[in-house]
Amino acid sequence: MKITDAKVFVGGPGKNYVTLKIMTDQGVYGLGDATLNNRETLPAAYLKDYLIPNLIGRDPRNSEDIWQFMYRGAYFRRGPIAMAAFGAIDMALWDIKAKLAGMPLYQLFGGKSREGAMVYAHATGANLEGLMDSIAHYVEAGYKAVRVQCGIPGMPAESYGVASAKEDHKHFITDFSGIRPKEEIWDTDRYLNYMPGALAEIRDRFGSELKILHDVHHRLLPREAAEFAKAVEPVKLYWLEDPTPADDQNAIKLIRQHSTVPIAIGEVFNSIWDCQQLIEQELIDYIRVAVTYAGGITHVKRIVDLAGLHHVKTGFHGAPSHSPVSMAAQAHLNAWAPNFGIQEYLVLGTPECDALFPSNHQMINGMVIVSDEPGLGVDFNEEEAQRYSYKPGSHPVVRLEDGTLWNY
Ligand code: GCO
Ligand code: MG
Repeated sequence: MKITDAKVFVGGPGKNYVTLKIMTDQGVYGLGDATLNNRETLPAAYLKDYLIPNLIGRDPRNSEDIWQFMYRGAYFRRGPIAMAAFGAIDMALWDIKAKLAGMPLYQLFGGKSREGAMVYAHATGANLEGLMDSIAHYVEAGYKAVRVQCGIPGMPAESYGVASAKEDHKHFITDFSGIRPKEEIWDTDRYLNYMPGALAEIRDRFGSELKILHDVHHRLLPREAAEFAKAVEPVKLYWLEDPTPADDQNAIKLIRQHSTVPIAIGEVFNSIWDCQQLIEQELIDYIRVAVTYAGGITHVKRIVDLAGLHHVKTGFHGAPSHSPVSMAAQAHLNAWAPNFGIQEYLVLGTPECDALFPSNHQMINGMVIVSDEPGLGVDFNEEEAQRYSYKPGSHPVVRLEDGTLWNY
């Protein structure tokens, strides 16, 4: 069996999904997602200029050998652009393998460990009252877990995770007016003074059952993060995400020494080597990698197994930039993983998105019910794809009030 061709499409409804389709001489094809938010053309170029020409003629069933060929063959290791490109190929090869087996992908990992996988949504408000409405919206829709972010009094309205319009339950960070980022202002003192009380009010309002998550988005220094984690302990968060930038992994020890709040890190990691210290030293409770920029199913499955040895559960990244293809790959891992925790879930769910990626996965009462179709259980409509093309966009950048550049 041989790979005969592969194509890359960049675009989508309000997004720049990077979708890979690998064709074979037996008519079976596989799909992958290489979307790297706001840098989408780069993994697309890696795929087109180097990887695809090297795939033609290879046996698609040898996904491990192809992964090793891409990773070791690159010489320069790791990095989100390369790992996103490898990840898309790897997903597509697993899709082909499962279609050949006539089985849903999770069967090739060891079958289902659960009937549904719990997800969390993003609740957001310009202020705490707006956030309360947004949480109520998701609770009514059946979600058991909600990530909560709101505007901080005294800080400009435009801020990470904060919707400006009421009823705007979907807040997306990409600004499609061009590649020059907007600038936002961050004030750590205001955040530290306000957020613990706001989280406590949310717990009071919604009771003990709701799983409440909060994302600090890498903005605190280690000592500040330890203070914050200690202050929010009575709220019993499901997790506190990215309290500090995890480049310095020793920093997490300080938080651990001061608080038992569960910590989730890893959405910007792209290899098992980035996760190793945090997992082996048991400094985190949830690992947030994604099959897209962490090298696909082959590599993420290794991370999941390492995590399982150290009581670390999964909480895969599922920001709106992930296409239904990678979310499907994660749905299969979530159905299988013995150490599954939760899945971030923000698939657009619009008629346009469903027309581009017809799928059999379902979301019922805050749980993803994985598809039983052979393969990933998601398709790609190439005719629909002709309606879309790449749109330049950007993430904001953040500065402190005095102009110092900070972590977005
Ligand atoms: C999350 C993330 C995202 C990132 C985004 C960057 O927890 O979902 O923090 O919102 O900001 O994926 O492209
Ligand atoms: Mg995050």
